[in-house]
Amino acid sequence: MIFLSLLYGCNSKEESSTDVKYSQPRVIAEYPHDSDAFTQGLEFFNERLFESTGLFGESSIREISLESGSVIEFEMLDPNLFGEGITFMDGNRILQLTWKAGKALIWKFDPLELIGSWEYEGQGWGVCHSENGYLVMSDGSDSLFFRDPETFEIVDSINVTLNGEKVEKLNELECDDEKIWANIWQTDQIVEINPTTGYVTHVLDASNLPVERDSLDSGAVLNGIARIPGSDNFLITGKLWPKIFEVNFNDN
Ligand SMILES: [Ca+2]
Repeated sequence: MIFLSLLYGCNSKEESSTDVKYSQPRVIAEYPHDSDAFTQGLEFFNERLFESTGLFGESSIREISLESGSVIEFEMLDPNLFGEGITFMDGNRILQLTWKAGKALIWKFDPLELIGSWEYEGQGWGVCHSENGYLVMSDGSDSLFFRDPETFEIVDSINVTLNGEKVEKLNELECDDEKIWANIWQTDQIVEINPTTGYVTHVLDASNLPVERDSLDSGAVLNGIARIPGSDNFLITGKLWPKIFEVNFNDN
């Protein structure tokens, strides 16, 4: 906790483990989404929306149009790599995790081009770049790892709990300097996490999203959270979902 008190310091308030809000996201708007995209990561950079897709032989990184759902630019990954979360590292580099290869790909954009990679132990699921400078990474467990954005070394980690119980299968991430949001693999749940304590402070049940789940593949689960710049709203979607939803987490 020594490092985290430095990372998140005075911005964090101590919630009790019973101070948890439960709600459903309110849908503001719907947008088209490529229903062949096995979404693994979603993030805005300024006004531009980027997505990572998974599956061996089909993984990609892409810039997409929110309004039309079309792919503006894309690059395919090596067919042996399974794309996972993405986040911006700085003005012209995107980090993309891969599932089991222990490889984090570094892309530049304009145009998209692979310019390097880092290696890591274990699995890669979600990643986000906190506004105070650290890369936060999930691996499918209840742990979140804080990494130095220059070296990718682990600086610290937290274990995420809800009312004292482990919260596992943390997947796609989004973060600012005070909160981390994660969706839970194979569920309709999104949790808001205090990055200092690991406590879940808000559980969002996204089962109210108007998606015809019965017509989708069993792997087509909720995945993908992106904060909309200049707004309190988020975009959320799922693997192979035909829609992206603009939602608000706090007004329902
Ligand atoms: Ca994200």
